[in-house]
Amino acid sequence: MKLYGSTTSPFVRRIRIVLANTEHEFINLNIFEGEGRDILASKNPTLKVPCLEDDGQMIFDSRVIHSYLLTKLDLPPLTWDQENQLTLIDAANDSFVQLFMLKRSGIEATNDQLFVRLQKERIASTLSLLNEMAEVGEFDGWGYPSIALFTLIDWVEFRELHPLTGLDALKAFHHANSDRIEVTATDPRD
Ligand SMILES: N[C@@H](CCC(=O)N[C@@H](CS)C(=O)NCC(=O)O)C(=O)O
Repeated sequence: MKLYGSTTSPFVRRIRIVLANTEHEFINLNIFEGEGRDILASKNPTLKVPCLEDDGQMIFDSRVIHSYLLTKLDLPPLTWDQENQLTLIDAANDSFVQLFMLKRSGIEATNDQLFVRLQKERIASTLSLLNEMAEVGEFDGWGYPSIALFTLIDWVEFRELHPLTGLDALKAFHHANSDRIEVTATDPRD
């Protein structure tokens, strides 16, 4: 099994954590230029990471990769509540990625721009609900939604994208999981 990705992507890191105890090869690419982009283009026309190659089968998108791995490893499917948690996490993560790409492109984001306002409103509403869910213990276990939430929050902190003011349960959740071996082994700061 080959996992194509980058060490900084929170979407890739989720899958690396899921695969921590499964033999696989991690192919770390610079997805934006040079040979890394050429390899990505040859594997995945969406030009996004992660993607997985297994016995000649390509799988695109972290969510589909996770579902493929559940089947392959004979693990039970997610519940509908967990699927919804994942949708909330993905929505926040996608909006953060969009705002980060604006910043990297040197485009100044202002709150009166519709595109920027929509991303920021989505980030506020999803993080607020995720914080409430963390408060009542919904992310106390270390299943896939918790892994995805951790890689999102850790990436937000790493890239200094949001102060997480008032989101104390998310901060506590982040702190509680930051010493896990598979978490430190995939730290984007290293
Ligand atoms: N829905 C996708 C999102 C993946 C994604 O947005 N990956 C980012 C890196 S964090 C990417 O490849 N961006 C490249 C681009 O947008 O051109 C998934 O869950 O795999």
